[in-house]
Amino acid sequence: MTFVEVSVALVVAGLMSWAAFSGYETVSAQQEIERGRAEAQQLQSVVRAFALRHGRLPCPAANTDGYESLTAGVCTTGNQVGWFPYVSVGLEQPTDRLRARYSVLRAAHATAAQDADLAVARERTGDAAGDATFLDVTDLIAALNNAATLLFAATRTHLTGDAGAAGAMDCAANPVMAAAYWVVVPLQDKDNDGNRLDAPHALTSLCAASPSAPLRLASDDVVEAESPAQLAGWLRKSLP
Ligand SMILES: [Ca+2]
Ligand SMILES: [Ca+2]
Ligand SMILES: [Ca+2]
Repeated sequence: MTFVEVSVALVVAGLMSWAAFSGYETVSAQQEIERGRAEAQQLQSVVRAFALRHGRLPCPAANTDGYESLTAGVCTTGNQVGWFPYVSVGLEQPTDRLRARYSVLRAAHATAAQDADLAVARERTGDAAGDATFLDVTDLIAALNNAATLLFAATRTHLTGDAGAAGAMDCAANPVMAAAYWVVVPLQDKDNDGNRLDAPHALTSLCAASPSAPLRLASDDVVEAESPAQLAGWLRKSLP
């Protein structure tokens, strides 16, 4: 072969291996996001089952130990966001890339019938100890109904837009709606800020992107969330 022929052959071989490599990258990134989605959906199922059984939502874990952050057995006042409490809900701790951030809406009220602290089991429907519906899921549904009627406040668990119908994906400029809870599975650090969470997500933020947000280059975070009304509806349908 002449020099030119060898050069062309080398260039073609290089292009082919580049194409194969970038194709592989795309497939594995897609698999990673599917894995993140499956994880987030599992956490949603676990939160719902926990709610039915305990009449409250799980309390966030302050540390990566997987335990709810409690004070005297009750979710610590002001603890609205942390890690998902895997151990407390009976799950195994996942690897770092699947370890979810978790936030729960807490709006305590001195009057039980108006209380909307979703992380605390409280008798809100006036039952006495021994009654069938004393401190059960119907008291959580009451709290969710209260939460649904609250004025929106960005100081509680909430979602921003989806860069589409729900408006800009910007936690500071466009906080959109309250969430009863959200989970964010971080996967990889796609925006290269040294943290697996990617914008608009931040470690101590009460804000998550809308679950309907499209895939984007600088984020692979996967979100699951439910509004108070959505979760109340699901719980009512699931009552025996
Ligand atoms: Ca009750
Ligand atoms: Ca990420
Ligand atoms: Ca990041």
